[in-house]
Amino acid sequence: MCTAQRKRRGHGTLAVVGKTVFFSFIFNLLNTSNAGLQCTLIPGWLKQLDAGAGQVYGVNDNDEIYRLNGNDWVNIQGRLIHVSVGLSGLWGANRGNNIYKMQDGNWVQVAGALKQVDAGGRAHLVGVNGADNVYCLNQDTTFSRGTNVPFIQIDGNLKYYSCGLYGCWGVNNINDIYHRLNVNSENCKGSEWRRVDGKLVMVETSSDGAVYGINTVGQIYKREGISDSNPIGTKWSLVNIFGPFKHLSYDGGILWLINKDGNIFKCEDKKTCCEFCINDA
Ligand SMILES: [Ca+2]
Repeated sequence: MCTAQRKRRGHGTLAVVGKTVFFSFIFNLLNTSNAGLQCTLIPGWLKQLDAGAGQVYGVNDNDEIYRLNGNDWVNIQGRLIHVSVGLSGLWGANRGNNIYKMQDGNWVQVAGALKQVDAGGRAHLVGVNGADNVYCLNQDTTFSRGTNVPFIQIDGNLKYYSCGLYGCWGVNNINDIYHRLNVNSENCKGSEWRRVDGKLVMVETSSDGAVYGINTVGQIYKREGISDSNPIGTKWSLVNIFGPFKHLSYDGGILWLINKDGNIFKCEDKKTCCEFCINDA
């Protein structure tokens, strides 16, 4: 069990996302310890990303959209302020809060206005608008080819809302955390809100049920004890990674982080202690 940190010095090539500048750099990276994570700085800068269904997409400060291919970001068409990928497909919102979904290789605008969307649910879609009203789409309409999709409003107000295997999690404008009970692909509205302890500025839920969030000072927290029978889990545990961070997503055992400067980190679970950690077991 790794219980201490040691600095790792590495070399790499950094590609400036949205520009054509490449340069070498040396970075110092703190490997995590208590979470059993090993983090790697990957090329580029982003302001937001989302991982789901084995894919990773992100947007930069110029609203340019990128898809991760290996360790390289590939620019794709369009401009978005928020992008999300998952079992519901690839969706996004632009600076005018127009909503787009990827269909046959093109962005198609659908009816409505949202500032943030999440496609990570059980093939349903959720999102919030500029007034923090909360909306969702059931699976049948998520995959319909129609553009006049019937968003269902959910009571309450959230600034960020994300869904995964065991339901949906969100935070409001005073960073209170809520879990939505009994959400499924045909009942995206769920049944009721359950207040969860703590304060987070954003929370992301993965398709394997993991829930991670960021607090007001950029620290990462993981929700422990989540299961089918206890989807709310038991407690928040601090993930000991050097930050501060402004955005995250989790999929397939990989925690994706963006720090306050826009640097992107890929953090993977390590079953055994890495060479840069002290094994005091
Ligand atoms: Ca997501």
